[in-house]
Amino acid sequence: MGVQEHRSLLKDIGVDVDRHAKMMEMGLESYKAQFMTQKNRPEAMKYFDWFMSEMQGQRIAEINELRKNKKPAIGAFCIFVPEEIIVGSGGACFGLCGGSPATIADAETELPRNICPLIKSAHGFKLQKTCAYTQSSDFIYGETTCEAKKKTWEILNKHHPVKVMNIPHMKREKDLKLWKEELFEFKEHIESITGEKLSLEQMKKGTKIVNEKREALQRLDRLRSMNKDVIPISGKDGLFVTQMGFLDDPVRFTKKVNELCDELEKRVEEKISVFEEDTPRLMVLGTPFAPPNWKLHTAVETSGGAIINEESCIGHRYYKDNVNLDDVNNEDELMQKLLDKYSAVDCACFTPNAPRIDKILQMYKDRQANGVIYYTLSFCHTYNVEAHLVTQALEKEGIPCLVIESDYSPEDAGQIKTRVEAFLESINFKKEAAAFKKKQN
Ligand code: BJ8
Repeated sequence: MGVQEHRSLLKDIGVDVDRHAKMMEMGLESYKAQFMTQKNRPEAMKYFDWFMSEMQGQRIAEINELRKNKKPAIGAFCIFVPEEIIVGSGGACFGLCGGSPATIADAETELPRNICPLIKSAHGFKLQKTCAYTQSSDFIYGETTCEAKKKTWEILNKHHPVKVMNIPHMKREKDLKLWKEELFEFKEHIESITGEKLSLEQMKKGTKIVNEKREALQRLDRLRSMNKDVIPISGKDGLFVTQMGFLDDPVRFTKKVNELCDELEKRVEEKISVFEEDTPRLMVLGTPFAPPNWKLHTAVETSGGAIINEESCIGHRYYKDNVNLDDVNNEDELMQKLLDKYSAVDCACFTPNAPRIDKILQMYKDRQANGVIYYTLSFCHTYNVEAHLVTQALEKEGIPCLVIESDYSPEDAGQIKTRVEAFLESINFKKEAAAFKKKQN
């Protein structure tokens, strides 16, 4: 199987099939080199290896089968897009954030060079017609979280239908009121595709499915990060599973993540770790890692460190909260519960955003980590500026922190690795000094 078997479908949806095939081939080679060479991987990762080979093949066929039956296929760029409503309508919601450098040059024919690579990469995929998800979407749902995104939608809309959700940048009562109206409008947009009114029961069912997906990811997060002596899966595999959660069918994905977690639970019991004893445990904070952006994880985990958690949108920020379905008896109550969940997202686009700092400190303590890497994509002003307050709070607590700003080009990979190595060395030194002091006492 693979993309070749779906060539005629890909052509029908407007994919540049030759260029796409070449890109997939390169992507698979890179995946094999970075993932399949890891030692002692869990057996259950085989499903995710398979999904990697089929994500632009079989999964695209599934999505287009839904479309044939008038079910919506919605591409999104942000975790604020309420996938519960899409899933409730029987449709598919998928992430379009770009993580590849291969499309950036094309994007720069329309977008400035000095904006975030995540946006440029995704825009370039549309211009090249090399992403089967973009090509499959009835419409793309953008939002107003950052300046670069909201202005890009106006240009992207020339090439593909785009709708925009107005996300406020503060969380006052009047802001939340507007946000709730946006949720109602979102539902209407989904109904315009199906041609039917979405019932409360359908939306509750969609919410339950997405809650279960988030619960499976929470379980994976706990297994990755909460056992001080055992790390049963690499950070790179943990990240990859989370990335695929934005593309796969949610019910199948939940089942496969739970199977993986069953295996990891056994590994924890039997103390089977994929890292050597005393490997420094790092948390990563900041901007999302869209596939195939695995640069930082590869640098850390080939330098003697382990990443136990990502406090980012392709990570903890996405799955940390569920929608509470208790006492939901009408549409308004459901929308309120959705709003409660989404407005608890602590993206740096909000001001003020103090709960994010409290959460990071708590996460660090709970996970008994040894240090953090604050990672921002170049030109992401909100996360770059917020780094000041976050690192200040970490410093106050004596938490080792390394700040890395990067884009998708492979050029700084060597430099990042050197900085990570030096950071890990300083953590190891501190750990040894603390152990020595303890012995002396
Ligand atoms: S909730 S982090 S997914 S906006 S695109 S803000 S990296 S400059 S992605 Fe995001 Fe939603 Fe917030 Fe999460 Fe910066 Fe780039 Fe903008 Fe970005």
